[in-house]
Amino acid sequence: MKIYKQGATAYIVDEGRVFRTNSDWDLLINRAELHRRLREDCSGFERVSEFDASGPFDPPVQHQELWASGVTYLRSREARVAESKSAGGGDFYDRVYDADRPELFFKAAAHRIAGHLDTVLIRSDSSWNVPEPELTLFITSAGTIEGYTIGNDMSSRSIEGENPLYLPQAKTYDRSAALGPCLCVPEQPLSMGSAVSLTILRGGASVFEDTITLERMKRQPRELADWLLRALTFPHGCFLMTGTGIVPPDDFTLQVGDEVSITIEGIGTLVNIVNQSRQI
Ligand code: DO4
Ligand code: MG
Repeated sequence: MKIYKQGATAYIVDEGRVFRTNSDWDLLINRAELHRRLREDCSGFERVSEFDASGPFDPPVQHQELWASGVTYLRSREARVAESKSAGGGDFYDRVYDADRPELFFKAAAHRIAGHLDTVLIRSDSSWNVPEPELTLFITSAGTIEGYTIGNDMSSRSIEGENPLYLPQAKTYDRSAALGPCLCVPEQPLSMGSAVSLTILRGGASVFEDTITLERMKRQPRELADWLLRALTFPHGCFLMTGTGIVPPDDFTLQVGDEVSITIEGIGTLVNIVNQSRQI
């Protein structure tokens, strides 16, 4: 089952049937046993025959915070150790990969998140920028993982590499995150065999592509959610990015006009166009 958000309207696609509702988004999604509850709700929602699943769509967020996990794949550890070596930060990334406690950080409030076919930004004071394709969990206020979406954790590697203490500036700025195209609410948890793919097009031609499966993640979704919930409550639930397993080579940086596509098997494809934040 997939829920697509367009303004105040939610479209629920369930086994080829499409339902429409203007229910409050927070109340609609923040429920344990969400798949079963939505199925029940659909009998009272309006059934529609026309629905354009190509979008654009809003991010599947209203009052939820977006958090992120870091260094959960070997590839992310390697890339970070290399980029921060001269700043003396390499050791931190090695340690957090092996530690019990994961790296978790606040990524974005709802108004900073782009949706499907929306613009994401690179900072005008950053010289080295990459997208990070990440499975993103939807966790209810009761702590249950009820859904998944695709996340793009846009990152400045030049700012993070200069000093690990600059992480919040490298990671959090306007439109530094995208989520979508939908909230996927499966009956069973998403298979860790699912593939995550990233393609970057420039002038219509591919300049980077790679694929990895979720089972290469060092941590389990439940483990990351449990650490996040240790000392935080989320009245409307929250979203949690689970880290990237794909990092383009060091000579790659995003350019204005690039099209970033992230596909996760079972969820869909999130597409965003890159622009630059205003000059300071
Ligand atoms: O440690 C910095 C951030 C790591 C990250 O965003 C990731 O591994 O995906
Ligand atoms: Mg990331």
